[in-house]
Amino acid sequence: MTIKLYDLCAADRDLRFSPACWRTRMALAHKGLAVETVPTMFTEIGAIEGGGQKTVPVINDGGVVIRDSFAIALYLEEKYPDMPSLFGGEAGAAVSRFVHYWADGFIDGQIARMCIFDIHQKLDAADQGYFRKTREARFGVALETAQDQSEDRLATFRASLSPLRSLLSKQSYFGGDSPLYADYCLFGSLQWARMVSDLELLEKDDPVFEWFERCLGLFDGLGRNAKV
Ligand SMILES: N[C@@H](CCC(=O)N[C@@H](CS)C(=O)NCC(=O)O)C(=O)O
Repeated sequence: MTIKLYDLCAADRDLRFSPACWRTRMALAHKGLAVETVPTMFTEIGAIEGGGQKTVPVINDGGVVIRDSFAIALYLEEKYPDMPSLFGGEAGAAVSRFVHYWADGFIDGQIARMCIFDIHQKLDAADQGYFRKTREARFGVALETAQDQSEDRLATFRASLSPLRSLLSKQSYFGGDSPLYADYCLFGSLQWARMVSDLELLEKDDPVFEWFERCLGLFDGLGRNAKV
């Protein structure tokens, strides 16, 4: 059965840029599950599946509705145990929760600071109004001022990935030789920036850049072939 994924979209409804939704897209592909994505603008999220949520991703799997990307990953792992594992066991799920929080909070926060106005520019008029109001309340300044793509900011971001660089000198992915959900957590963040901005977050000789390139190629290039 095809799983329905409510996926954040831009003014161009084929442009899907949400970091959290990308985590779920990759998780569904990892499990080899058929998916129908439903393009959903910010201002449409409240009406999904009868309401009750403020964020995407949301999935509907044969009538079972799950909200929140990490809850979705746990659900998929439990519901489809015979498909490739997202976590490599219970301890892997527990460690992945840390990577989820790190990507969702710390990494996404840094990327938002660098790309917030670029995101705005991709949205349709109704979403732009909503986005400007909510994000300017958060940053306390106009989006144009909040966005900081300075060399200093980029250098700070790149330096913050240093522990991952050390890890990638020993192995190809978070879990070893093959990708796991932890990889998709960070992948979603970097894919978000890639979808909305021309900013080069990573230098091409950075092992993290090489890891991201590997992730872009997974599942027949699901990430790389997405419309930008
Ligand atoms: N912890 C949630 C975060 C989801 C989230 O923040 N989604 C964003 C898009 S990436 C959203 O729907 N935002 C709606 C809004 O800001 O109104 C998850 O992992 O699913």
